[in-house]
Amino acid sequence: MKSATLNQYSLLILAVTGMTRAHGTIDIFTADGVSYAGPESMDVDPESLPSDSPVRQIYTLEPILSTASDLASPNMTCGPAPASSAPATASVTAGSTISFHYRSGNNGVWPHDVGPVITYMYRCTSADACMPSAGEEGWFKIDQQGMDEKGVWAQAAMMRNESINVVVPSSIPDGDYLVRHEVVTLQNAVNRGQAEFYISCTQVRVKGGSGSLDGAEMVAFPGAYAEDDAGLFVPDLYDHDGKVFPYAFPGPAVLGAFTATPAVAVASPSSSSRVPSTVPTAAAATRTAPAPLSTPVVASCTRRKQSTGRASVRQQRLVQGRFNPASLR
Ligand SMILES: *[C@@H]1O[C@H](CO)[C@@H](O)[C@H](O)[C@H]1NC(C)=O
Ligand SMILES: *[C@@H]1O[C@H](CO)[C@@H](O)[C@H](O)[C@H]1NC(C)=O
Ligand SMILES: [Cu+2]
Repeated sequence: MKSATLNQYSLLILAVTGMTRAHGTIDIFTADGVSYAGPESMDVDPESLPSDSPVRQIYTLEPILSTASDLASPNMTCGPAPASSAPATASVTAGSTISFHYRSGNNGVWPHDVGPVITYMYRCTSADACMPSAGEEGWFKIDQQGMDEKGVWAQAAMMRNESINVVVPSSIPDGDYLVRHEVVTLQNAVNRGQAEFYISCTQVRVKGGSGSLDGAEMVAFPGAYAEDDAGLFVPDLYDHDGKVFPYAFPGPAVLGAFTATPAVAVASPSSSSRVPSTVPTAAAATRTAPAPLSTPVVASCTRRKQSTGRASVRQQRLVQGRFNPASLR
């Protein structure tokens, strides 16, 4: 894996990454006062593996789409071709706040400001040996952040370089979990199959919890979402003049939603049989604001050309044959 061979592959990776760098992934995960660096994705830097990171490396920054086939892919579990384990497991006190900070692939700020941010957990025997199988209904939702009362999406805060803060329920039992953080960008979701998912899993060990998961609405990834979910196919997305509108989050209800922090209740606009979701105000969750932004980097990275897309898939297969994320550990 050294010298000439590595260089060839590095060049190939560089060629592939040109178009992916405008997306992004977690660069800082914070829990119990400790900040952990997240790994770069394999296609940005396969060598970047912080030894103390609880965040599992994903293969590419390219989004998973809300097409029927992508939604059925195992990539929906923990992101695109993720590593099967991370080097560390973060300690988290139940009831405390964890936070997720994102960067783009070129070390700029998160480039999208339309869409919700959703967090799930999955209980494991051992977080670093845990990979839920497709179809296994063990994921429960702990948080969803949509629009604030002005119609500003949670992702707008990410684009202001702020972190997304999530309270870990105090009602869950102690033990190991995966935290599945999911950023859903909707800028193209007026078209069916064009919502974009940025997903990754972080290993945590919860202490100080009380209670049980009885009564939690458990779902499977892949499996929980469908192409026509009202929160993923939103034909009227741009018909609201930038004002707040009833948005139906995809997936199940939030664990303990009825005792959670104040939320703006809205009716689901869809005919879906799902329980109508509530829209927690983005402001309800306190956000930590790192350094203010001088010039926001607003990269458009939404429209993928078919031709380059196909070429890159071929190249990625090649690269992946060489650097299989799972075999790195
Ligand atoms: C999962 O993601 C990887 C990396 O982007 C991709 O090569 C693979 O085709 C995806 N799998 C499916 C079933 O879509
Ligand atoms: C965004 O926040 C990160 C983490 O605090 C910081 O390292 C980076 O310099 C910030 N970027 C900008 C453009 O402010
Ligand atoms: Cu993007």
